[in-house]
Order: sequence, then structure tokens, then C-alpha cells
Amino acid sequence: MGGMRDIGALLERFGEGKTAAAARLITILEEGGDGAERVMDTIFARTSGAYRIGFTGPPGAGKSTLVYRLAKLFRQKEHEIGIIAVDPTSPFSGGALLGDRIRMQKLSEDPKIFVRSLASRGSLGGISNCTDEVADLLDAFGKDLIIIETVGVGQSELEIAEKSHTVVVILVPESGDGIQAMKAGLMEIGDIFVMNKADHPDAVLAAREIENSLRLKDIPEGNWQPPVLLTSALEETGMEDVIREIENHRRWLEERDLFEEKRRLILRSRVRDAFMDKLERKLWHDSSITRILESRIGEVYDGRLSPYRMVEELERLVTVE
Ligand SMILES: Nc1nc2c(ncn2[C@@H]2O[C@H](COP(=O)(O)OP(=O)(O)OP(=O)(O)O)[C@@H](O)[C@H]2O)c(=O)[nH]1
Ligand SMILES: [Mg+2]
Repeated sequence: MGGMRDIGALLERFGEGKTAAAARLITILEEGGDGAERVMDTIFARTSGAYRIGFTGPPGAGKSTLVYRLAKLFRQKEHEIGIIAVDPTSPFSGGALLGDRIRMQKLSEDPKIFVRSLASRGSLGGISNCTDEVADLLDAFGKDLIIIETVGVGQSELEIAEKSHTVVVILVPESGDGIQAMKAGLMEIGDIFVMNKADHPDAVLAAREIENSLRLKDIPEGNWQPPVLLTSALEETGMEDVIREIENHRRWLEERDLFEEKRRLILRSRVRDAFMDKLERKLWHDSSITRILESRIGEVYDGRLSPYRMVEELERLVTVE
């Protein structure tokens, strides 16, 4: 897709604020490789550390509906907004795809809002490989508030925490083992908890349950104490509370110089991810590694060599001082 010269022209139009150019550049970022690196090299210098808010929670909790409502309210506060929806409408909730599309289209009519969906890397949802890059691009495009929506499953919770200044966890009054396990992971990363679907009769009790488990965590005084809010994204109630708590958390971070500290942590995990990706590609295709692997995999097959001893042999070829 496109040669380097095209990228140059795209970057120029991106600099002029052309939405179509931004969209094309994101596609190049999704494809990865040299093109993506070239784009990032130019764009990174233009980022200004936009405020990043992660929205995560079980499939179908109402994340997109909530983000849509909040985006409209944030616009009234003169924010320019970039929205990244990783794997919208997961296979779990199904059927919401059309609603999602219509919503996104509506938001995109406002030139100060840029919405983009990205495919997640795992079949179970979670985060996309290029979420950080796309967030940077939207930052460089002048968006001062970046919203990342992800389905909170398995390992992805920590990842969203590493990419956000503020994490909003959206839960719904539902039980079930899967949800409970998910909730355990989500409890660790939320700065703000939202019990959505408050139009359901069980919501108040479910919110109290979350409050109780937070109390059990006994978060030290002086640390941020995550609030638990009740909303109905459908009936548009409780939205102002979410905005207020997001602003409170931001202010709390800023007053303690933690906003910039978070930015440093976000960048550190960025460098780590990029470094690991590169190392993996480089090492796995290294000829001496390939040679040993090919010549001795038969021993693993025969059961004479365990995979772990094999790894040890390969590791010996890699020297890190
Ligand atoms: N009753 C009720 N339904 C809601 C509420 N918020 C969202 N919904 C509905 O729940 C369904 C899923 O909403 P989405 O906003 O797509 O949920 P999501 O968390 O983004 O879903 P995925 O991205 O697929 O994980 C839709 O049918 C919404 O209309 C709410 O507050 N109350
Ligand atoms: Mg969604």
C-alpha cells in the first residue's frame, strides 16, 4: 500500500488538518513495517501528550453507548476528541454492530471528533497492536482528549492501564462466573467505576457490591479513592457524574505531578513493546537460531530434548551484556 512518496504527501495533508489523510495514515500504521515507522517518526514530534482515557468492561456493558454520550458532552467543553474503539461489537454482544456504525457516523459529522475502530489482535478481544500509534497520531492531529474503548478480557486489562491516564471501568448488574473473573481483574485497574444499565432493578445493589470490594482493598489514605457511579447510558442519566469524576481524577493527577509521570510510564511501555516486537522478529528469523532449531527439533519430537532445554540452547546464542 503506497510508496514512501505517497506517505510524504499524506503527511503533508495530515499537517494541514485533512481528515482523509489522517484516516489513510492510520491504515498505514495498522499495516506496520517501514511505512508505519516512517509515519511515526514524523508524527511523534508533533504529539503534545493528550489526555488518554481508557474505557473497559465486559462485552455489551454499554461502553460504546456511554462513550458516544460523553463525547458529545466533552465537545460542549471545547475538547477535541479522538476515539479509538478496539474491536467494537465483540462476538459476545453481537447485533450491536449497526448501532455502533450509526453512532460513529453521527459523531464523525463533527470535524472536531475523529472516530476509528481497530481490530484487536486476539480473537477474544482486547487491545490492538497499533493502539498507541493511532493514539499518537490523533494527538498529533490536534485531539487533546483520546478515548480508547476496549473489551476487558484476560490480559488486556493491564494493557489498557498502561495506555491511559485515567481508566474508567464499566460494569453491569449481571452475575456469572465469567463476569466475576473478569471483574476481579478490572477491580485492579479502575480509577472510576461505572455501574451502567442503572435502569435495571439490580443496579444499586451491584454498585454497592463494587463499593464493598473497594473498601476491602483498603486503599491507603492519600491515594486516589475510586468512586462508583450509577449510569444509564440508554436513558442518558448520570453522564455529568462521569464527566465530573474524570475531571476530578485528571486534576488529582496534575496536582501531584502524576499526569506527566503517567505519560512517562505510557511511553516506557511503548518503547518496551516496540523493542520486544523488534527483538522477537529479529531473533526468531536469525539464521543461527533457525539452524539450531531445524537441526534439533527432531530431538524434541522424539522426546530426547524438552522444549525448555531447547530454549536454553537458543538463549545461549543471544548475548545481552
Ligand atoms: N437497558 C440498558 N441498555 C443499555 C444501556 N447502555 C447500553 N445498553 C444496551 O446494551 C447493548 C450494548 O451496548 P454497547 O454500547 O454496544 O455495549 P459495548 O460495551 O460497547 O459492547 P461491545 O463493544 O460489543 O463489548 C446495546 O443494545 C445498548 O443499547 C443502559 O444503560 N441500559
Ligand atoms: Mg462497543
